[in-house]
Amino acid sequence: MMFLFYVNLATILCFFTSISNGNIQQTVLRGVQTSLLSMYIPSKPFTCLDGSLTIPFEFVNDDYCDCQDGSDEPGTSACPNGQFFCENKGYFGTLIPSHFVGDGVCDCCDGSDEYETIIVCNNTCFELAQKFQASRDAQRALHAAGVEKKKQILASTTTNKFGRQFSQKHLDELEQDLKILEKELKEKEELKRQVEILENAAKEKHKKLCEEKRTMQDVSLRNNQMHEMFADLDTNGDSLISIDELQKHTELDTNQQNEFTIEEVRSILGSDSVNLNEFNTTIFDQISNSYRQLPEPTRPTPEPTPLPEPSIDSMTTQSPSLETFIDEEDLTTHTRSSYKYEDEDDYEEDHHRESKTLATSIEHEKHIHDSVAPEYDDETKKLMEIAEEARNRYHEIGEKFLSIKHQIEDLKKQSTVDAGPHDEYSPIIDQCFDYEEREYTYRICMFKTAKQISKGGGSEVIIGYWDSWCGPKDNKYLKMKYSNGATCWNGPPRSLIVTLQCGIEQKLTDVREPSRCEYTIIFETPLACDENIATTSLHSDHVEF
Ligand code: MAN
Repeated sequence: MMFLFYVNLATILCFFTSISNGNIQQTVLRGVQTSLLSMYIPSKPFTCLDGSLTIPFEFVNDDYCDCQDGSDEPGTSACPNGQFFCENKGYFGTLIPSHFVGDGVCDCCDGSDEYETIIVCNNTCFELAQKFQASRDAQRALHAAGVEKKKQILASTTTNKFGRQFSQKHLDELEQDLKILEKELKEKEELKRQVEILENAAKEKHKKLCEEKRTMQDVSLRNNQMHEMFADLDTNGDSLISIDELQKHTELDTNQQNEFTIEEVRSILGSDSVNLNEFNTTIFDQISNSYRQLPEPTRPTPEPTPLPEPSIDSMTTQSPSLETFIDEEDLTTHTRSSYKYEDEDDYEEDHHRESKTLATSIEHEKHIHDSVAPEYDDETKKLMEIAEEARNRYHEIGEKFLSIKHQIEDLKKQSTVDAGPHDEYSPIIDQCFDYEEREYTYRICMFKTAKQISKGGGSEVIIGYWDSWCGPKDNKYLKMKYSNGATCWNGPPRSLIVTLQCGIEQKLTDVREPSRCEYTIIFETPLACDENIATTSLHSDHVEF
């Protein structure tokens, strides 16, 4: 009995280590987290941590798994789901799966997981602690410097809560201005409408006059050409075009394979001869497209024939002012320029084939009319100036109106933005930051939009609109979410998560697209620097050895 007691005691002692920490004597059960030590009392039976079973304490760490949750074997690898606590004195205690215990690999920095193996684990806890300490110190220094910068930024911002409250007054003023501008804009619009009616009427009148002038010019041109052609055909000067005279113009023969017979000529003339009037009404239009003059010099100079008044209605009903549009010199110039001789053909061939015939020269004239816009008369010009002025005034007020409207919208939006627990991100509301990458520029306008701008000249793609803060529960303001961007082809709408990090300069870094059209980026800013980290006592986080 006594022997058994000693064995048990020895076994229990085997499982415990005693360490001295100042005056406090603490006993640590192998593999048990310090916070759970109170559940492992050697003098009492052990109850599995899930409460499922109570076993004699000797069953704890006996290399046999009794508890479903593995809590009876924290220091052995007996339970597949157990957890071994590395005390890692001098560094941070960590939990590892208990099947790592005794597997020949050093998992704890103090080597405690390999207590039974022949493997020698170096204690690296001190080294790790030193590294940790160094990085802590660097963080502390960074946050301290950042906090100073943050104070400066916050001091000079106008978009903080106070500024935004103040802007309520400003907002009221702007809304007042907007009302006045809206009224003014309506007045200007009405004025513009009225003068544009006058302007359009004047332009319309001018256009009509031009068209009438053009029609008259065309009629006169045709008349001249008709006379010239008649005179050209009337080689014997008897004021009649006979079959003989027309027959010389073989170019009028529609069937070029055979001779230009008398019958064919008669069918064009409609009789044996035609006078000027008959020529005008029935022949000229029929032949003018194909007609060519015969070579000079046998052509007698035609007697100028008095022009009969054109029989077009518009010419008899025209208003007197219309006369001023007709430039006689223009007409004669046109007529002269329309003459082409057959021996000029080669030259023409190389240039404008169209000018070979009288008919095409009419087309040519029309073309000239179309391309040269006639100048407006003074009255129309004046009305156009007045209308232009009214348009300018209207647009000027319109732009002012829009600018104030946007200011109001921005202010309203700003006043509802959650700019951090202490409003610390208010200085960057609406501020834009760029990140240059090989293919794209990423532009984030804080609390507004995020864009991906192609450097190859493609269009800008919205990768998200400001949505919400989305950090972990205990640190919601760590991350910003921009969502509902342009939809990816065959994919989701683009979105972006921005992680805020303490930094001395404000800049975006490290853009990624971990999954298609879902982007992440880091934003370094002094505004994310933390006074608590900056002021943590240098000694408070020193790890004891
Ligand atoms: C563009 C970019 C990319 C994105 C593809 C998806 O090329 O927006 O970031 O992955 O479209 O098609």
